[in-house]
Amino acid sequence: GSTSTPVTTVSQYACQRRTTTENHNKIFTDAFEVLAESYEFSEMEGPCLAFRRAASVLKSLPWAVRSLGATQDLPCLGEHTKAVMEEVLQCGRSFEVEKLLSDERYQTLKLFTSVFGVGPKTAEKWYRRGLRSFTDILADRSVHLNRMQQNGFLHYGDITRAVSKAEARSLRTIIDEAVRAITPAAILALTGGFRRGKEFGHDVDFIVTTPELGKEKSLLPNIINGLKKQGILLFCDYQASTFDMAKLPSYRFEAMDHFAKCFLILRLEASQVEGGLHSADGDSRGWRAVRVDLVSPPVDRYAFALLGWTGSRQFERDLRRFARVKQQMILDNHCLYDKTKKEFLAATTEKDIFAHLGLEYIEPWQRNA
Ligand code: TTP
Ligand code: MN
Ligand code: MN
Ligand code: MN
Repeated sequence: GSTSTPVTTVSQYACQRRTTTENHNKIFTDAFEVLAESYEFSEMEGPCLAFRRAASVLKSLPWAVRSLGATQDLPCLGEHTKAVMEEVLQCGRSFEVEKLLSDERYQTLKLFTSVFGVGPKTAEKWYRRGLRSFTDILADRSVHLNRMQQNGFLHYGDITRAVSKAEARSLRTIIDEAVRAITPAAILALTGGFRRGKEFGHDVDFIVTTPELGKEKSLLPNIINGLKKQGILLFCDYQASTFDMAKLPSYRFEAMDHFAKCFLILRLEASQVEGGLHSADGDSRGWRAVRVDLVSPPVDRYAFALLGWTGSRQFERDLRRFARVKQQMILDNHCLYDKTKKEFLAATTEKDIFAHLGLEYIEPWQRNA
């Protein structure tokens, strides 16, 4: 044969693709992600999503793209994405991307949004005020930093450094012990990027609940107290549950879910991590600060919360889009609603949800879309 390219069709939905952490097209997807981010900074959602979708398609391929011809049967690749790919194929880099990477506005917004608690809107506000560096921000008396941002600056070096798998394992043990001390029967699951098999993450995400419905209400406050007593709680933003079954499925246009959750910064000792900390200065200090997210849904919502918090973000977006467009269903972190039958579809496992959606089951490590 003249080609080794598989002839199977690639779905436009990430939830119908299997995407491991092994990316054979990083030179293209890195370029697309810079462009997507730049469009996000300019609040141009259309082009931003187009580049995220294109990157996601290329990440799912078990082969490296070596010519534009090889992409002709792939979905989600438009004129602009193909022009960027052409440049990368010919020159090893994209002129448009290089220009962005050296652009003052892009660089500054990227720097500001790297602070925990600073989103694109705040970054833009500071940029428009003429602020260009952390020194500028911290010296400007008209800038008010909320508690999250203050802690973002305080622990900047540690929490912008990637979290390793070994560090995630150690945190799991720490959270597990804190949870068992409160209620031995509690359910604790690792979620987010580490559940998808990533080697490194920007934080560690856990779902925690109780087998008895309603008992989960006091769980997060008690865990937080336990961590505080241990002296390892550096920062805690606790958001109580606003979940109300009677209001479903009307939450669907909101980005966040309504479960109780907390965004934490914990102190992790080097001595508790097999092979030591993943940081040079952390090692000499003997500890590092690390971001941890805990979400606590009622147990009858567990499967939906687990699916929603496992990600990736692109995988979640496409699960919801597939549910809406292909099945006339509404999926979010709380429930799955069938608009045709006008009923909620029950699920105790992620497999139940995929089955309701008429999708083949995709393992967590195949959701790195
Ligand atoms: P993240 O922790 O932001 O991302 P990640 O774990 O995939 O990657 P990283 O290694 O960089 O940490 O979010 C994990 C998932 O949780 C993501 O799919 C979005 C979801 N999520 C919600 O559904 N609701 C929320 O309120 C938050 C904060 C996240
Ligand atoms: Mn491979
Ligand atoms: Mn995460
Ligand atoms: Mn997280």
